[in-house]
Amino acid sequence: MRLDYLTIFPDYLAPLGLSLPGKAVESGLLEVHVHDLRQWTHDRHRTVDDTPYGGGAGMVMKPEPFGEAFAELGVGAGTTVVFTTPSGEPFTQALAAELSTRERLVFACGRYEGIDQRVIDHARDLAEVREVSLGDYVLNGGEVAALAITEAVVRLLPGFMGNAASLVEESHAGGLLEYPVYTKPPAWEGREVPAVLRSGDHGAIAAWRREQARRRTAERRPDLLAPSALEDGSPIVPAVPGDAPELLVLQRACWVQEAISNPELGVGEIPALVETLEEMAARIRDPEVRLSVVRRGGRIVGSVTGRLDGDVWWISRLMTAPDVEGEGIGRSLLEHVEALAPAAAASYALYTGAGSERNQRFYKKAGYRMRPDLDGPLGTVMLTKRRRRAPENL
Ligand code: JD8
Repeated sequence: MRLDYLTIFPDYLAPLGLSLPGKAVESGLLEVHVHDLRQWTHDRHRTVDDTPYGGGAGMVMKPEPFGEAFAELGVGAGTTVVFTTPSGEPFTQALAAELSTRERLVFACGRYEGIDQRVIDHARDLAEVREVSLGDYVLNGGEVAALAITEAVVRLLPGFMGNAASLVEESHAGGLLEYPVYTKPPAWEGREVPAVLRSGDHGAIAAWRREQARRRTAERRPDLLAPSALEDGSPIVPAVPGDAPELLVLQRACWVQEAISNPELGVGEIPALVETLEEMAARIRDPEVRLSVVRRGGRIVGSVTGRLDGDVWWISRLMTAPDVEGEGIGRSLLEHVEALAPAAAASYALYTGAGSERNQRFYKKAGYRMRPDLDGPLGTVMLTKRRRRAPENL
């Protein structure tokens, strides 16, 4: 694999010469070239940035140096240009695995307020382009992300990791977090290494590790356990504020049936029918709320919301587009949101229209029981379900 880096801070990428990539270069598996973007400037000040059209703070990186760099480096078919940017697709182990299959990666590392958009559009005409974000936090430039992506990709190159087996076992590879690890001494600071690990019983050790990984994932990353797709592979993903308009339209369409099934309720008495766009967007942005959507054929066909209150995981706004009902989307979304419940949740609760018999049958089929002893909002009935816990000890 060949790796090229375009940056105005080439020294920032010096770590590429160390550890992983360093060894890969020595073994001929990898070719690494770091380029100072200023070599493709032609003015006395070697200018790479200018003021933003439309005004605003900061500076924007000029397109010409990138254009000349792409031309000189022969960016074209067979190359993947990676722009590291906070507005990119999230970097994941799956994306690392995908990028590790490429022959050549060219990292375009931005600074200032970012790179002129025409550079990305131009690169798309030349080669495959991936805009990738390292995570939902703001860095000052793209170099750190390029380094992290490089490490995650290079270590997946065939023949690189001495012990390929460990690649299979590790975090995120199997969708679970790591199990706890221990080494000598058997006792330290009054703490013992778990006896099962010193038992020599490999079956019991494997089972203990699986359970530890599952428990740790449930506690720290329940989202990794949640079914993340419909049976047809349509991804179930967290909603983003930009989804609010389309989601509001879907919600209003879905709750028309609720109004029909509950004629005693006026439209104004059905919260889902009077929620405003701003209120919807606020719910999507609310860190306490887990609002997921599922897309099929480029449109949102379903959604569900979960929120913790004490030890109750409140499930609400479960919806499936009227034209795709009966295909199991609702069941998949319910399983998804249940799995998103944090460890503190001991039970699930929800309410639906008192006249919504079909919904009530659906929830009862999913293990919920009617709770006439609990009062819900006007014109609704409450249903709850205790949360099944995996056995504590094996
Ligand atoms: C590239 C310029 C700084 C970003 C104004 C601060 C990735 N996960 C990530 N967080 N931040 C970046 C990143 C930040 C960058 C550049 C990547 C180029 N900046 C800008 C926009 C707001 N400044 C990143 N990958």
